[in-house]
Amino acid sequence: MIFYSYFRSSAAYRVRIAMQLKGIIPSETVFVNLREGDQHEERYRKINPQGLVPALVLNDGTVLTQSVAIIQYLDETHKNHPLLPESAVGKARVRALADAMSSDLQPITNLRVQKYLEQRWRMVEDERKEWIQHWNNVAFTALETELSQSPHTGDFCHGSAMTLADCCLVPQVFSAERFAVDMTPYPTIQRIVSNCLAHPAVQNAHPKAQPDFVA
Ligand SMILES: N[C@@H](CCC(=O)N[C@@H](CS)C(=O)NCC(=O)O)C(=O)O
Repeated sequence: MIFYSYFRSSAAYRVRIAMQLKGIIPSETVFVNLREGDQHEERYRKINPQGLVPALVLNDGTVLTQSVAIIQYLDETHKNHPLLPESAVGKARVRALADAMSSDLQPITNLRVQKYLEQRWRMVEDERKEWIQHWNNVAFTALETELSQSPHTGDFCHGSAMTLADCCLVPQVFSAERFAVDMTPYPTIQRIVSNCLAHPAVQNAHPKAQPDFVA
């Protein structure tokens, strides 16, 4: 398997956590430098016409894109450390938590959105930062309410083992901290993330542990 990654990509970080939890080691990792614009190069567009990371190329050449789809593929093909609970209602809860981050929050704070706000609407850095902080706060306020009130929340988003929801939460908080989002109103999120960060799988998947990391 060839994994296309970028150290700071929250979507690639999700997949790295899932792979680490399952002990999956890609035969090759290709680093797509988003700051340098590698995602727009012809050679990467041939892999993912969306120009987004991550992508995973299987041994038979099949290309998988979209981090949550990739994680669910890995979960279906590697049964150790299941990333979704057994019950249908548990699955729905974990997928909903993951969607709140991967479908609702991350897409509107993505690099290409920031670039558009800057180039088309002349938003300066502070204004773009405020945009990111605003949407993170909207999402985290709702997540904190759900996580703090649900009896299904445990050491992690759902129970006592990391799931797809934690694979999405950890990178989202990493990204929020980069943009100086104040996390103090979200103690449950902070507690869960700190439990995740204590896990070697998350430590190995962390942006700072990647060969392409740049401070
Ligand atoms: N929904 C996609 C989102 C992928 C995505 O937005 N990737 C970002 C990095 S986190 C990216 O490649 N951005 C490049 C750009 O905006 O130009 C997924 O989950 O894989």
